[in-house]
Amino acid sequence: MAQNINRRVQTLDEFTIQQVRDFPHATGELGRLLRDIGLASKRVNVEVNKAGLVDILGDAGSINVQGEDVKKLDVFANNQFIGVLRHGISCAGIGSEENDDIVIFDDEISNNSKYVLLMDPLDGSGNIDVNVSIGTIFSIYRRVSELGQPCKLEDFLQPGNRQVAAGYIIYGSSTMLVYATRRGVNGFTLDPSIGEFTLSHPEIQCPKNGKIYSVNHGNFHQYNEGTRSYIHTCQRKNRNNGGPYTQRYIGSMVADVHRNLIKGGIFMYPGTTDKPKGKLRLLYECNPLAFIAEVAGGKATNGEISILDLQPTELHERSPFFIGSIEMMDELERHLAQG
Ligand code: AHM
Ligand code: MG
Repeated sequence: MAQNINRRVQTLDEFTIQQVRDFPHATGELGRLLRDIGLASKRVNVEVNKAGLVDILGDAGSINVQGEDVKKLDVFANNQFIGVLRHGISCAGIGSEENDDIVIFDDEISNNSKYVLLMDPLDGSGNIDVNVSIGTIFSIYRRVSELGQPCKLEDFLQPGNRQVAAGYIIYGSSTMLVYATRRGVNGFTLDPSIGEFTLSHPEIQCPKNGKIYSVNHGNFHQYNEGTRSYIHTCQRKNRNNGGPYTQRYIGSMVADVHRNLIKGGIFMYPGTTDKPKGKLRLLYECNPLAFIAEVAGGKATNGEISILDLQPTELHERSPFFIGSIEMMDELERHLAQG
């Protein structure tokens, strides 16, 4: 079969180099950091793909700082990202869902790196054992502490609106890396034949409206009045909003949010009567996805204010989370205000 050899595919590296060229004052450090993230995620991808074949499924027998079981792949992913970033030259330290405290890369090169990274190395880990999409989420900040010194906790406790870049990797039917800077959101699909992420979804824009809502219905009776009222609206025939909507909830937030970003939709993880702050972590789950959504023209709040305006006080704090297409978010907010 004849192949179109003229087709121009841009790899993640080529893309980030191009971005640096467009900005004469850029040092290329962010591009190197993104390349390191791409490398670590390719290693994780290899393990995810053979998870059913080797003895890597199941619990690692320990419990993470959130009091949840740690799966073996979580540990593997965490170690891969920390290992690659520690040996790279563009990251001063990381904060991870899997580590109680920040990990400071205290060596001469890392102490002179201007970025720190927060991550959930393997989100949706409850889905590992059943072959459902899982993901990595990351958030990058310019540090506020003095260069030349080890990074500090204050570098990580910055509001989301100070993120320099944020992204996620989905290990799904294909593996994709999506990342945002203030200049835009771009998606790269891993081409297994060359082992490179290639630009497949340039300049992603979140549709203003959608027909999908994603929420854990099992908790419905624990949500507040406003949230329940909005969910009822999603389920009704409505000429204004195109309802009833379709309900889709994978239980892997990266996959749920990615689908809604591409197709239009809303994802909610509200607080419940048992857990008023919900389940999701502000710094490495909500903030990065909120940044991506807002750069793409969507919106993300905690039900009251923009996620990106919250001032974090703890590394592992949680927040209610609502994210999606702008018009659906506006409608949700009207219900929350009345509730
Ligand atoms: P995890 O970090 O332990 O994997 O938990 C986060 C995940 C999200 O991906 C997903 O949206 C949510 O937990 C599902 O939680 P629930 O089963 O309570 O609906
Ligand atoms: Mg998670």
